[in-house]
Amino acid sequence: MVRNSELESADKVPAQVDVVIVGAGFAGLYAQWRLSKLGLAVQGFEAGSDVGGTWYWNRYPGARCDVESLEYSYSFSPELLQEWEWTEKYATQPEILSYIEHVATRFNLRRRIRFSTQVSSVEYQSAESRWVVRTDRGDEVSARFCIMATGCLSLPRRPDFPGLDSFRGRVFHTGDWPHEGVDFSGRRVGIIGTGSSGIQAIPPIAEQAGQLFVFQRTANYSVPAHNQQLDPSHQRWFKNNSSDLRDRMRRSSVGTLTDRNPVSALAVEPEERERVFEAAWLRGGAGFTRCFSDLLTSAKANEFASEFVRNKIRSIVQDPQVADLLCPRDYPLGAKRICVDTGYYATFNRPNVRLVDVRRAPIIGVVEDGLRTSAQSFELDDLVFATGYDAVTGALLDMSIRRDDGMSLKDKWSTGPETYLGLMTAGFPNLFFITGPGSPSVLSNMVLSIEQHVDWIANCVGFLTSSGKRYIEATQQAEGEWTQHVAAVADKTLFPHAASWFLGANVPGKPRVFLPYAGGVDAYGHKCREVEQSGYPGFQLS
Ligand code: NA7
Repeated sequence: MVRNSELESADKVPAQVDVVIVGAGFAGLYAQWRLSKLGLAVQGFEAGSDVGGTWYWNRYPGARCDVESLEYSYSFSPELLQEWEWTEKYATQPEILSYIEHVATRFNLRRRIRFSTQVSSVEYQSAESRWVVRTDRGDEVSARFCIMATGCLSLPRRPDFPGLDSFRGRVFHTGDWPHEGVDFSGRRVGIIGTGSSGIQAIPPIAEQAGQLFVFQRTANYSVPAHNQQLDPSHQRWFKNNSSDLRDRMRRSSVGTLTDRNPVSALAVEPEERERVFEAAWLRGGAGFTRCFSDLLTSAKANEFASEFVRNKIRSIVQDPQVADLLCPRDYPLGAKRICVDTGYYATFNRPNVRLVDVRRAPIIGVVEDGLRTSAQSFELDDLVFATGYDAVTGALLDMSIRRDDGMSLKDKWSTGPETYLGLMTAGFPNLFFITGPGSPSVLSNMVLSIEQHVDWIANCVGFLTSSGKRYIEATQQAEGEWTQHVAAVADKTLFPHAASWFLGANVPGKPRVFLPYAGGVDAYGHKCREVEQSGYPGFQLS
């Protein structure tokens, strides 16, 4: 089959363009649309063979978004909104990918994207104030502006277990899943990792596999999705009122319609607290962390919510020892990203599923026919890594981004990323990050935050172009103050109390810095608008 990308994509890369956009997921595609509308020459690069980004790579069984479909979609085109029909409350990966493919086709966005092409270096030539972008296929293009739409969860991480190469079975990573799918029927499967990906993949794999071993190092809090077919009248209501609803989302804390209940969990009687938790559990979804105002700021309030979920786990899982092992205890609920599942805890009642505690007895290596912990050997046919990502900064630092005087982004961020508003970093003019570190990004509805960032960047580029300015660059002072503000806001929450990927704690040697901005989509959007409307204070324009 000839894919759309082969029919339409850019085969020849021009020597010079106005803008290079790296990535063709939600962010890269909207940036293509928005920047092209300004009449600028745009060139895109994408490592995958077609559009989709995260949703192109994450094809593991059970992969779904944990933000409701109607909210996790573009708002830039009223026609697109009206014509696309979501089928479920939480869309599956195939449905989200179809949506993104539809957007690419409908707005003819593939023609300026070179697919199956990895950007290897991005170098600033100070004399010309231009970026030279090089790829693994030998392309070289010079651009005035460079937009990094490289995603927050796009560089998969696989622990380097000794002996992995000797394993004779099949090895998979949830973040780089085979396009043709995987048949686990009757096989002995081991899955490492119980974050969102593991928790989504475990139930469907358990249904197929002969035997499934779940290697858990840290138990996670998970809330049921209660996924269902979308009621057509609800979808119609959303479409008819989308303008008001989008405004409400933009004025919320995380960019969704389920905003934070303003009432403290400590201000109500125990019965009322349980009633609210129960209602949030029955409603399902990540909004559970917002069912009281202070679940992510007060350890005491949080402990009530944590214990509520632990009690749910005990009520679902029949074997008390297994239930106990599945109960998270060493960090507050929501301090690692809360998971949203379909039948996760009940899966441990199946006779073919075994939970293995690799906190107590760690994995020490892989052998020809399986995996060894310090306590036992497990014979396996397949090994699935659901071990996460080098998040937020991983994909950016995986490329060589540098200036011609030798300064690299990697060196600059060696003790942690520094940005102004998560959009730009001092010393790297005309280089923009979409949902970069220091912006709400992974703490928010990504599609909404992506649109907000792309709009800001497009307005900025439009302003520079029309006012004859050559470049924009964050000042050291604004960047220093913003970086301190991002840390100070995080320190007022419980987020730093978990060794999470939000903090870079999952990657050995990565600086422990809280990566996203926890101040909320509303306050953040207000700040960005203010900067734009008052002539870009905190940025130097030349
Ligand atoms: P996560 O949330 O980073 O989860 C990774 C899991 O893998 C987590 O349970 C880790 O345990 C486990 N892990 C990682 N390395 C090891 C080793 N060496 N041994 C045992 N277990 C290990 O990644 P996901 O892909 O699930 O989710 C990422 C985001 O994607 C998610 O939050 C959504 O936003 C979508 P640990 O907790 O480190 O003890």
